[in-house]
Amino acid sequence: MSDVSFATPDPHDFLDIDALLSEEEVLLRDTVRSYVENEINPHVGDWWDEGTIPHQQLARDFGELGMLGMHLEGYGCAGTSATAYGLASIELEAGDSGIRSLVSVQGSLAMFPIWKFGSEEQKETWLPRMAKGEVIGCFGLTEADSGSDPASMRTNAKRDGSDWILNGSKMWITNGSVADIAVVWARTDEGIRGFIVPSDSPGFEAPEIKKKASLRASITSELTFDNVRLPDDFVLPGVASMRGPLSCLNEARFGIAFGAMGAARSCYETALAYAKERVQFDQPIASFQLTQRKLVEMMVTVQRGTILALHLGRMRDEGRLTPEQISFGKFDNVRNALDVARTARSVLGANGITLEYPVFRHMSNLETVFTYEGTNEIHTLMMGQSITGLNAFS
Ligand code: TGC
Ligand code: FAD
Repeated sequence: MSDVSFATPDPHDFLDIDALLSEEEVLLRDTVRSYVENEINPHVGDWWDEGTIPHQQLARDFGELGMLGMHLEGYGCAGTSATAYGLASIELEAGDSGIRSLVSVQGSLAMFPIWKFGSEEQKETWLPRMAKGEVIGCFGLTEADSGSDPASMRTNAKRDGSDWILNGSKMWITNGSVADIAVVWARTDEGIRGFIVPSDSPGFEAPEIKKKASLRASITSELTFDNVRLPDDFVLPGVASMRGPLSCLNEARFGIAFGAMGAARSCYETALAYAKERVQFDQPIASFQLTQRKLVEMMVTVQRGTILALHLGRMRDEGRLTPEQISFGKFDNVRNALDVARTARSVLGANGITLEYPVFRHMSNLETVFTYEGTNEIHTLMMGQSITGLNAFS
């Protein structure tokens, strides 16, 4: 057995997790990190304050960086590993959860269903332009009365000759008002089916939901469908059950298991730097035992959650990751990221409540991340079912 090393661990990578990444993964991670540091971080506090983002510019930039649908093969997509997608999600969410949302909704929720369940013609028509960020997509599953239980949806489509007529509404849809197409899940006589709805379809509206106190650097909308007529080649032919939308959620939840640790890392690093600078009682507050405890708890949580995410990524790339294991990552990393953000907020004192620092913004965003893509309770029950064999939902 070798002796222990006496090298000082890096406070930003205490367990040397970087050593677990390939050169290619480090390069991709650093590229995204530098984009976020230069193009997102200087502005995102203002975007959040104003409740907007330059979605078109960002989508084009992310397209150029090869990040839209990056883990999908073909049709102009980068075809990276799942782990690489996860590492990119960490960096994006270190900027803001809303920025990660823009990318994950586009790739995992709008492009993925077309890639997985679409016809060859649908894939050729939409995916290359979506990968470039020329076409923005959104994902309509949730309704005002069907959140955790999307199978109770009322939005429906009926055949009319060779067309479909879509009626109903969706709620809380990321990118809804700025999307060029919406992938909408609706009840039909044949089961739950996915429709590609172009935003200029007569009868389709997407009003923005205002006055949000969380995820403000992200557009959230209602979608309404009043007798929207769609030709048959706008329905995804490959699925007619809840397996369609739930498969998409696997993709996005996987990215969130990583991404949440980006937000947490940003909070920890902000608190560490602040505590070393801020002097009270003639000493930096980082010298106080209670503050050191907070910093260490945050550091340990971020490292542990990052290793968990990486483990899930490796399992995914080996083709053996299950939805319940994705629930483990989403459940544990998001709740812990929220704890880190709250702790960091306390280290910053009054400054912690301003938008001059990213901490409160992350903390507030993480309340949404805790709820969307399956609430903490839903993931608890999915894992509960897995370990007991008993279904708590019905
Ligand atoms: P259940 O009756 O168990 O199954 C129905 C069909 O689906 C299949 N299935 C899955 N397929 C793929 N992946 C999974 N994880 C799957 N889970 C189930 C199943 O095999 C069956 O297939 P088939 O072909 O035999 O019909 O499903 P259920 O309706 O009882 O589901 C229960 C539950 C709780 C798991 C589900 O309702 C659920 O996940 N609820 C949470 C809803 C949710 O997460 N919504 C997220 C909306 S999107 C969003 O929040 C985007 S945020 C965007 C951003 O990042 O900005
Ligand atoms: P509800 O389902 O009403 O849940 C309320 C509470 O009850 C929660 O605590 C929940 O855990 C609990 N609960 C529910 N059922 C059970 C149970 N069986 N046992 C124990 N507790 C239970 N959806 C999309 O389709 N596309 C999007 O792009 C999208 N983007 C979003 C963006 C934002 C900013 C937000 C806030 C939401 C977004 N959503 C989107 C919706 C999101 O997925 C839902 O909010 C989420 O699934 C929860 O549904 P709900 O809000 O209706 O809560």
